[in-house]
Amino acid sequence: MTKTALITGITGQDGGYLAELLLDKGYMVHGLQRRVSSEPSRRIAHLINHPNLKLHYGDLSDTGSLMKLFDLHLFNEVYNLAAQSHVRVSFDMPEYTAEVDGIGVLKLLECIRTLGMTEHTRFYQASTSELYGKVVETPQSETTPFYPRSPYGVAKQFGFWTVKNYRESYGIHASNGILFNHESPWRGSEFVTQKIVQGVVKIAKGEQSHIELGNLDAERDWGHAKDYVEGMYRMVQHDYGDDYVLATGELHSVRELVEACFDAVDIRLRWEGKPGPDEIGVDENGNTIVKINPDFYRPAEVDLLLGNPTKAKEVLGWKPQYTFVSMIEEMMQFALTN
Ligand code: NAP
Ligand code: G4F
Repeated sequence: MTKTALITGITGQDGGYLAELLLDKGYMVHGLQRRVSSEPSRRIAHLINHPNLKLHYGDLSDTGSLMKLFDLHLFNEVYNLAAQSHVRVSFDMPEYTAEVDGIGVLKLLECIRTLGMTEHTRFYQASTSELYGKVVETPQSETTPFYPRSPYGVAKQFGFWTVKNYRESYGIHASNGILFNHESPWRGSEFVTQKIVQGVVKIAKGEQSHIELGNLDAERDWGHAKDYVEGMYRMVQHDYGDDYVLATGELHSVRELVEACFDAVDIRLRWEGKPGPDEIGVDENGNTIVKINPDFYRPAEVDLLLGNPTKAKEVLGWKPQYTFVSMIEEMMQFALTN
């Protein structure tokens, strides 16, 4: 029997990869998209005419549009990927972020519960390593206490506990994927990996003089989105709902990322000055190609995130295929040729 899935956030990075994965497996895929004035997202442009894909206008801040969707369709699986997903922006829009990233999760689970679908609809929530924030242990696993450091992290904490509460209260097959940073050629250009990749490529092509960044010494566990949507799918197929960390277990700094990208286009980068706002990166001709702009600092920073994915490996058989190096190579190659 054909399974039917709903993906909220289908126009985002993960939504695009997950839509591809589910369509390949023969699913009927419904996607929630916001009405925007520009063209629909490039990430699903190649899927728009697929006979098993149906897009619906809606918004996580609009309960009516969600209720209508659940009333009209029987979803076997719901993947809630929609969010205001930028940590820095959440400091500028804390209330909106709480509404969408926190209350939005509750709205979807209430649709499932009030329409009597608790035994028929499985639920995946896009939780995040930002929950660990100012980390209390390293590496972070499913048992590490949370300490969110941004309105985004706080809103996602509400979503995390709501999923757990609905699982325990109503027996819904609901899972939290506590996903560490994952990137790809489809990553939004305002996240640090893509910003660096695109900036370095423009510098190499002579189209831009330098890139401006914030905290170069933040460290992250960066994986590839394609691996992570496979993990989401496996959580939903498992016999029972649960919470899982998806991570690579490898740590790199923003500084290392900058160095790796310049290296890929044969530009020799040298750092000058003390780490902080006055530090610069220069090329072999003495041109400044990296500057620090304190506008990109956050009111409260998450210095280090490193995940322990042992549970996902043992229970779900999940293992990332990409490495940090192959992920960067793919992003650089894409930026150089597109
Ligand atoms: P993304 O590229 O920013 O995509 C976010 C998606 O949510 C987009 O489709 C966006 O629509 C949609 N959206 C935003 N606000 C909405 C609203 N009010 N109503 C309905 N849809 C809305 O994010 P991503 O990297 O794919 O991440 C997917 C999910 O995983 C997010 O929940 C994110 O917080 C979480 N997460 C991401 C990472 C990561 O490293 N990528 C790690 C952990 C967790 P538009 O296209 O119209 O903007
Ligand atoms: O790429 P980022 O903006 O990702 P961040 O804040 O870690 O959040 C991403 O990963 C989370 C999972 O841990 C997701 F939940 C979330 O939705 C999002 O996908 O920044 C990474 C690091 C930060 O420490 C930031 O301060 O890079 C540092 N950074 C330094 N300069 C910068 C910049 N970040 C951005 N976006 N832009 C800069 O110029």
